Amino acid sequence: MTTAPLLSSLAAPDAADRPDALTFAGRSCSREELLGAAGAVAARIAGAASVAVRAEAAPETVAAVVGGLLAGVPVVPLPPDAGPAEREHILRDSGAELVLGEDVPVDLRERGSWSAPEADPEATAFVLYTSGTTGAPKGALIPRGAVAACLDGLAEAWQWTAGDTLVHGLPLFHVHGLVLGVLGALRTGCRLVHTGRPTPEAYAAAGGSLYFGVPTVWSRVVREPSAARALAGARLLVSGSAALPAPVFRDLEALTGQRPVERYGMTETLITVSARADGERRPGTVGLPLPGVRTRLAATGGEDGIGELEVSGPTLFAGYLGRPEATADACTADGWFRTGDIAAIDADGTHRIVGRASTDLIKSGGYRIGAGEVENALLDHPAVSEAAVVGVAHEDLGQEIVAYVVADGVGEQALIDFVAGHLSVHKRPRRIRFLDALPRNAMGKPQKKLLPPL
Ligand code: MLC
Ligand code: AMP
Repeated sequence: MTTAPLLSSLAAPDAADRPDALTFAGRSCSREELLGAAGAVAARIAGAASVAVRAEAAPETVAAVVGGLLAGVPVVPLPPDAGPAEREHILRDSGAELVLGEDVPVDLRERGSWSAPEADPEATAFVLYTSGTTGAPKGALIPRGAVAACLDGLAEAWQWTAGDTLVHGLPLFHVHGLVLGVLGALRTGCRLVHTGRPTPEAYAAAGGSLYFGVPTVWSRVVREPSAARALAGARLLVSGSAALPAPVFRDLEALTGQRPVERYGMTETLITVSARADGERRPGTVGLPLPGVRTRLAATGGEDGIGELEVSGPTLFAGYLGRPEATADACTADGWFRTGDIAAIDADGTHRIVGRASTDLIKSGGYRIGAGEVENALLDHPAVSEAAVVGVAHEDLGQEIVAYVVADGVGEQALIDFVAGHLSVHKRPRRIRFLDALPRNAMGKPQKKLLPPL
């Protein structure tokens, strides 16, 4: 498969256009307006080493991102609700010189033009901050060619064309909402309707052909049967970012008459495995590798046919910014990426994700959250002396963040609000349990397995 440069279809002069090519919570713009604003941004930031973008769900965010891509300047999306600790870490670690939308204006009424040749496929499109098990989030360097290869693979797998209307309400600072949900629409030339918050009612009212959601969104949709039934006319309902529970899969089929398409990916690899529009879709499975992607199970010496999933191919990241050791740890000697996910591959090649190697990476509402990052935030509170954070199975969120703390003179809600304000809202513990001491082993290391039940 040959991959055209990332911006080729977006900047094509004959790309179909309409006044509502992109709509965000009721505010629309055309591709021409978007490119005009993006061109003006590109002219202002040309030559910068990298730029941050406050990633509100708004057309200005798309113009800022496209401006960075036009100018060949790596874009660092900032969660709009990032508290001071998270924001400072991302800005300092990435070295982003400017924040678009704050230091640099982004105005959809501007008509800048930009005609410099497109950057190489190896050049960094995005630095996406993502949590590990310990410490602060790391910046994953995402090459332009990886984004293009991923989107072309998905377009083929999902028969995704300019005739589609894509609907979702996901955040624009991660792979799902930004790479697939915005650049996918721009590259295929399809209309995009961003609903603001991804509520069942908003999805039902949007009249799309292609819908993206995390499992929490789909489980909320099936709990509103009339909203779910309104999606019966859609072409494809796609779920990803976490495992879709089998009952939600079945309820979606019963209410909409169609089986959802599940796909699997990671910040570091983009989307690597997916069910096909014209293929089989079974609950608990995520389909086949995308074009050019290879997968294998690491030899574990354990159970038959189950092991850590390793992937290679054109969609992989180029490493963690400034962290060669972490990059080396994440890869095998022969250059495959270790996903940390435990998978099984059926005889027909269908993949099933059955768990994660580390319990310190939590998936809540489709967000990846490192236990260590939340523990460090709690320890930044003067009243907290010890903290252990775990993910507990939760019907709506998949997992909910629960913190066990040793603290003096602070209440549950105050600590929850502290983390929400210090990091970002989705990283807050939903529940806190106060203990006199954390269970520890003889070496003094906290033993999460020995934490008391809630
Ligand atoms: C609540 N709020 C608070 C608060 N508690 N604000 C401040 N302090 C507190 N203590 C507010 C929030 O600001 C928000 O306001 C509102 O309450 C609800 O926020 P929430 O609790 O976070 O919403 P919730 O219902 O839990 O969200 C569910 C969800 C969300 C599904 C909408 O989790 C979500 O958007 N998930 C998507 C994650 C995602 O895109 N992951 C992709 C990663 S990429 P307001 O004003 O906003 O309503 C990836 C690769 C791949 O994984 O494979 O795709
Ligand atoms: P992130 O880096 O936020 O993109 O999160 C990546 C992680 O999300 C993966 O390592 C998986 O654990 C999980 N994930 C993504 N898609 C799926 C899926 N369809 N089924 C199960 N887990 C998934």
